[in-house]
Amino acid sequence: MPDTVVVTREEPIAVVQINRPQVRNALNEQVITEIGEAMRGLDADPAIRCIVLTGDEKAFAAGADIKEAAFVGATPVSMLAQDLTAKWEVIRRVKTPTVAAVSGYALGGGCELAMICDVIVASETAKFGQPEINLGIIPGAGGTQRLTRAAGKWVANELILTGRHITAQEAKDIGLVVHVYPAASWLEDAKALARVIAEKPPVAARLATEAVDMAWSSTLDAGLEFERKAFYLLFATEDKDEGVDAFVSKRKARFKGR
Ligand code: DAK
Repeated sequence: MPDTVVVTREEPIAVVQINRPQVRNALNEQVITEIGEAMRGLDADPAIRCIVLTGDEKAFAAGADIKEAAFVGATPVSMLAQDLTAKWEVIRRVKTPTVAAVSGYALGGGCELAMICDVIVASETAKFGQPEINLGIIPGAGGTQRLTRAAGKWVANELILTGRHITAQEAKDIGLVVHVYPAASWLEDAKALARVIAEKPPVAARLATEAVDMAWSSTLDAGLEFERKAFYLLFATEDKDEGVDAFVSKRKARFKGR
């Protein structure tokens, strides 16, 4: 089977590109496994400080591969046995900051994959949606939860119940997308953002995204407690001394990740 993911290292960033253009980057088990393996490998590499996850101009990913036997002939028992969720979890567990760079379609599992990332940016051509309702199902890789946390109950319900596609601008209006970039430069613009993030102290960056995720997955008290401990912990890092010294000396900080 040819690789379905292309990894390009441009230290301190790396680009993980989904590569099944003939099916609008539809996600089968191989793609999800390869994205997970690629991102886990990059996560373990201290030279990589931000990962861009992307597709091509026409599609970030058009969702699960709905023509494959694993989808067409699936039963509850076969899905339990396949345990695809475990493969998605590998991607979610990545601690290096991730930027989803979306051009074209991010539908169903494609939209859910983007929402696993820490930041979502889009080309002006991007189209987001959760069209699973048209197949007689509902989002199954986090869409009902993450879209609701991003956009609120009423917007999420409308999108999930109609299955309609929304533009990059509407996705920005509902809080899903942070920046809408011109079609001619979207990937370069996304990489420029990744490079800005990659310049920051990596330990602080990891703890920042973990703390932000806590706001989704825990109570306010537990989240505040996590934030407080993470904040104190960073006072033990050389990068904190470097950041403060660079500010006082009016020079650019050079963070080492320790
Ligand atoms: N699966 C398989 N093939 C797809 C595909 C998909 N999702 N999307 C597109 N393709 C194929 C088309 O069949 C077509 O193939 P040929 O006919 O050329 O052989 C080719 O890609 C080009 O597509 P179109 O001709 O349709 O191109 P258009 O530009 O006109 O339209 C489109 C693009 C993306 C709007 C349209 O193809 C479309 O509506 N696609 C289906 C989108 C969709 O319904 N996605 C949701 C799938 S359900 C879970 C994990 C994940 C999930 C659930 C659970 N767990 C961990 C438990 C995810 C579920 C889903 O995503």
